[in-house]
Amino acid sequence: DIEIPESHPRYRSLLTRHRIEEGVDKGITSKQGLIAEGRGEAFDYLLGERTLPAVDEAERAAAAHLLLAERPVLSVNGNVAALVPGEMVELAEAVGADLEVNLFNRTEERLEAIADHLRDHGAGEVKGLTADGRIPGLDHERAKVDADGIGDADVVLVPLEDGDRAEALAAMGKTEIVIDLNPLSRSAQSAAVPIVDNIMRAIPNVTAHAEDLRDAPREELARIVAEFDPERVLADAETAIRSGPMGDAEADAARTED
Ligand code: PTJ
Repeated sequence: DIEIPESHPRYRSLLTRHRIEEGVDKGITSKQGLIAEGRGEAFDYLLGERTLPAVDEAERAAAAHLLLAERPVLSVNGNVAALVPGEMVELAEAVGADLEVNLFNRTEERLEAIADHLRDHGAGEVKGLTADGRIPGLDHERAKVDADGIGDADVVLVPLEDGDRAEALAAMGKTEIVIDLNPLSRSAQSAAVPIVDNIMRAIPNVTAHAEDLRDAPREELARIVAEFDPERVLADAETAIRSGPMGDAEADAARTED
């Protein structure tokens, strides 16, 4: 195990890399997961490794959707399992959702390893191993889901999902909450709630909002959902990325000082 001093300026990013590496060593994360992490890090660097105000609103809207849902499901892949296993279990408990392992590069070994890993972090039942349901419009392996899990869900949280599957799930009429640091990805663009944030920050914040909204009347949850604007999240994230890691205010100040 490695020790990263918390004072290191890139502490969080190094911790994230370390978790992904460990995920690969444990047979949880795919090698492609390493590449996906690198891509995500580049976007996170440009965003200033922070949760934008519009994204915080998306995280609150996600919590409201999950609390209103009849059959919410949280999808878990190899990167999610390596980075936030305990946090996914806590969110599932906070909103009464099922956890389902759902892989892009599906192997029985990795499905089992991820389900075990989630149970080690306190999960009860983990779905995804029955695979008796299909998402229409996708090839056989990519289409597999549990009929009583994602197959039957009304609201699904799909972190780091590939574009084809995100679009196919949306086409099934499901309310889709996507977590993806790339605001230009098809996943983010097809989501009812695009969360352009690092999953390490996003999941605990959705849980905090869910806890805050736990006793809110359904009308208030419905109002949060109705007032939420996905286009604004995507636009704000793209603007922030274009202005670079210092953020708008700091970037403006730096330019003035030149
Ligand atoms: O475990 P599997 O087989 O299901 O595979 C999972 C990966 C992630 C490898 C697979 O779904 C894949 O290849 O995904 P992509 O197409 O690389 O897309 C991943 C997206 O997630 C990219 O847009 C990244 O920017 C983004 N991303 C990567 N790391 C993070 C992230 N978004 C939020 N938080 C991160 N830590």
